[in-house]
Amino acid sequence: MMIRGVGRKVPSLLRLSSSSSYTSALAAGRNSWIHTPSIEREAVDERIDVPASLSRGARFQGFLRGEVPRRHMSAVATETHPSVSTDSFFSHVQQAPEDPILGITVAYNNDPNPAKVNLGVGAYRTEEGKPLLLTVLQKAEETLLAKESRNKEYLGITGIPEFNKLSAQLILGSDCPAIAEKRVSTVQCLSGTGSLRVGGEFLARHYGGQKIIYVPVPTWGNHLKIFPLAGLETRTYRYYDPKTKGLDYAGMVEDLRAAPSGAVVLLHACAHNPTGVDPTQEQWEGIRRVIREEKQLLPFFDSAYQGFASGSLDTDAWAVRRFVNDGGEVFVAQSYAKNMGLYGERVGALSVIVKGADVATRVESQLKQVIRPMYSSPPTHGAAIVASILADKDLLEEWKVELKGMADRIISMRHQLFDALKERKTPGNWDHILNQIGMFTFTGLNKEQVEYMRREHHIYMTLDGRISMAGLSSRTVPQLADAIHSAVTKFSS
Ligand code: KET
Repeated sequence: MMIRGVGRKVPSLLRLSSSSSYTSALAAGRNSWIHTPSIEREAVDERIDVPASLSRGARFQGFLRGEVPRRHMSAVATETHPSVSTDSFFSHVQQAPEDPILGITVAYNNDPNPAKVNLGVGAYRTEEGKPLLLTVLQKAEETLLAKESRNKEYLGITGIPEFNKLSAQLILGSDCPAIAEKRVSTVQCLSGTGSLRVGGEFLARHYGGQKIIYVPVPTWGNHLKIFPLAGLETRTYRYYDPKTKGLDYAGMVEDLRAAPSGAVVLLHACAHNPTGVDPTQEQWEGIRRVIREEKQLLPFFDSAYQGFASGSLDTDAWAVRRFVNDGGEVFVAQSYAKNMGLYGERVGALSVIVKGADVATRVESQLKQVIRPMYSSPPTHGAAIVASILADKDLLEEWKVELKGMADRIISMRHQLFDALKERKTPGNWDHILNQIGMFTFTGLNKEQVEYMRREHHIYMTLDGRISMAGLSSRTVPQLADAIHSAVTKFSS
């Protein structure tokens, strides 16, 4: 019988994963709901998708015995194959909710109204509302395509060596002492998300400190999924103060001081998502002192917007470089999705900066152990484009100009939206539209207002009130201002 077949398979799978010493080591630092065998973990991770009437243990034991709740069995039409079982192994699977960010695009695409505006996902659009293919990218791509030596061989596990070297230089600075001292190992990963995940899994296996990562409140929603699934207990620190619409510096520092020594701290390198609120250089210095001097914490930077905050690649890497240049250990996840417009090519890098060249070599060998069973090796095309731009002085300069152009257009959108709300005498203080930086404005609009704007004005944004300024244009600013005006007039915050 089919179900008994599963019953035989599952325990052997469990024996494999739970008896190996590697998995026990992995599990040792995990919090309780992650420290479970792989099959059960999946059930727990998707807690809401499992029948609530059964306790977790009972559900799992029942599953191992091949018991599927009767009401979760669906009848599959079998008229043509009467000998095939009518039960699906998947009839208990419940519909998962859409992703809070990427699901906005799905809803937007389903809206037939021609006036719709997508301000959900952080993706750059031109004044015409179109995706932008950077000119420098097209040039680099044409040169690559014309190369006779071009092939589609596998890359090594860590990707294109030249790409890794240049990526480390881009974020750490070409004069970075840690690079000269060979204390950096950089591996090409699947964009920012993949870099975070590989870094998280490496920490879960090998970190000598506390396998706990602190993330800001609020943060990019995917952090809250990536790190627990990587095997790190995930906790939060205060970051944003809704009253001031600015940084809760005192709260942040207090929470970091209260963290156990050796914990990991996720920091947004620049252009904090979703708030657009970054620490000043002086505040960064205070944060660094707590992390390095008062506590032994490990900074893990997520750099998804280098160049987008200020228009300068160096300015936006200031905080990362400050931490690396004090000689301490740092993790950095880089993404080229936004700053090179390579969203779908999935190009990124993870750099691990440690205290000795010998440690760096061993770390890299273990990063390969994380990557190989996950996706074996990364894709070639996007990283080859990036490497050829970063390696060529002229292309690099051209990229910087185009990047500054994108950052400037976003800043101009901030001014236009601010002026439009002022013109309409929209109730409330909107200074934060000008003060926040990067791709997003954290408007302060509540869920009811956001839903109203979607329903009545066909404006799509995340439910937390975040708008992607990069999705706005001079044409759509008045529409957004009208919608905000109407929403705040109708529903108080
Ligand atoms: N970190 C942060 C802070 C971030 O905002 C994103 C993407 C990523 C990492 C990952 O990007 P990747 O495409 O894997 O390089 N944020 C936008 C898109 C998304 O949610 O996937 C967003 O917030 O809209």
